[in-house]
Amino acid sequence: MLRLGSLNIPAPAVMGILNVTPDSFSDGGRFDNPNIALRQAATMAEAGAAIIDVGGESTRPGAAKVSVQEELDRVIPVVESIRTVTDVPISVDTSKPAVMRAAVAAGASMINDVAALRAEGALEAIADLQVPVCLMHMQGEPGTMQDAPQYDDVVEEVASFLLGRINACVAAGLAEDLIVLDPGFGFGKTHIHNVELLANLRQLRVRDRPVLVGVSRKSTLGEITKRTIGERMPASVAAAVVAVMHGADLIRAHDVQATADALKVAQAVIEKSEHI
Ligand code: 7PJ
Repeated sequence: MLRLGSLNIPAPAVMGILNVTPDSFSDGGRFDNPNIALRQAATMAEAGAAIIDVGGESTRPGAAKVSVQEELDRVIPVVESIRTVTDVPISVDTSKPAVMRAAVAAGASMINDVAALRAEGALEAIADLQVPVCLMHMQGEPGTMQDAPQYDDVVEEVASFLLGRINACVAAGLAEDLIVLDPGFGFGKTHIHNVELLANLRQLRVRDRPVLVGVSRKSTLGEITKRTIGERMPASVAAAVVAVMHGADLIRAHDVQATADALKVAQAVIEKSEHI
């Protein structure tokens, strides 16, 4: 069980991805109509998503930035309408403090921030809200982060970044037990960096905080398998199992049912294993 304040989720669990953007790399434009988004959320909840992650700003390399108002207009109606049909917990993928506040007011239970609360006002917003938050590592900015990612020791550098962000959150007044960590696969990392992080995931469990992994359909899996985005479901499920066997608590995924089934198998083995 993953206990994050009043949000309790069986772990390992799937966080289903619901992009309400016209330009996300994998499903952009498919769910930007609120009714379609609502149906997709219900399908994901039915398929076993423990939480639904609603995102209104694409963070793929080179994606256009969106204004606060545009992001509010995309995200808030979707959060409100999901809230009316299911009580599945909702997280909102945003770096903007105004969106964080509005999302929680609309019924979101968690904030997922790829910028780890580095935007001006974001630490204060989360300290006021006291909701669970995912702090993700990213090197550089979405527009340019994949140009030439460089590390001396990627595992050590990501871990020390995450420790720094935990400390910043605690200094701002956020309860430490609301924090989830994420190495940020594909965010300013080469394919080799991503594999190295996955292989050493336990070292990223900084201060014993739970770890979220988002590898679903990402380009590292394309690099390994030579599959297109639409063909990466099996590779994504395999990566999810690897992550859980290396201690991940939450898996952010597009293919909820397949991932949820795979995690049940992994968890059954973990429970009988003496060496994990
Ligand atoms: C991630 C994310 C991730 C967290 C995206 C995509 C690109 N949030 N938001 N972790 N990726 N926490 O959906 O592939 O890896 S956007």
